[in-house]
Amino acid sequence: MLRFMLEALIFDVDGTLADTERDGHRPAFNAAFAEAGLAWHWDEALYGELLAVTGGKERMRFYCERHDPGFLAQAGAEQRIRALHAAKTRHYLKLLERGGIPLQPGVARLLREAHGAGLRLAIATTTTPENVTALLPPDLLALFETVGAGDTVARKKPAPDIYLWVLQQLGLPAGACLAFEDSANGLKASLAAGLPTVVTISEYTQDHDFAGALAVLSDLGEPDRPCVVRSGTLHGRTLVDLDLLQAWHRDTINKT
Ligand code: XBP
Ligand code: MG
Repeated sequence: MLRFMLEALIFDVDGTLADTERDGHRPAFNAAFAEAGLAWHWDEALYGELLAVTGGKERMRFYCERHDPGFLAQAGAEQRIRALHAAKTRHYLKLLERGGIPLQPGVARLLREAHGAGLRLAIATTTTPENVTALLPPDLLALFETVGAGDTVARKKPAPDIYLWVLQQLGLPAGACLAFEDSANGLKASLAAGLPTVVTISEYTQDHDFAGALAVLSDLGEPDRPCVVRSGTLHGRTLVDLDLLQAWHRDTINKT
């Protein structure tokens, strides 16, 4: 049996590094729709349903299929979706520029600790690459050696493709990595790529099915703000730190 050392951590972005959907992506979509003179408006509840589909362009097509099929039947519909998405990205980037969305508890701390200890860091997300660059402060962005994002692969999560692409870039087997996700679609993608996965829930994903996750937590925790455990074990700790990552990694080896 092959036993790998823990060498890299692979992070999802939306919902995992920051809670970006309700007050970030959603208002950016709505601003793009209003600007284009469309009567579409995605309220908080509807947006929760639309999150069943990952990727902004894919989400708009999904919305049209259910609520405005005539739009998709028009000539040039695909071009309009692309233009709407470009406008949505512009609005989202403006929102991030204004300092709109903080990172989740423990994210900056764990990234610095892991990088300092020689673990390699990567991103596997369905969102547009510029959105990642704008969300992370430059000193944290610089810690990631590989960013797999957006249309890099044709099939978005829950397909494993973006994780497989990142593993290929890292030149590592899945058994040498841990993934961090916040949603059922993300977890399906990481598990299908063979990656042991820790889930930190986000506002829209708290009721998702996370069967197969190593642990399901409120967040990564801070020294003065312990994380809440939904499932799995913190091996006696109150937050996610390097020792816990190693303990989880040993658990995955012992299970195989
Ligand atoms: C995130 C997404 C993204 C964003 C929008 O999923 O689904 O589509 O909502 O991003 P995950 P774009 O966290 O599972 O990667 O509009 O840039 O596509
Ligand atoms: Mg996510």
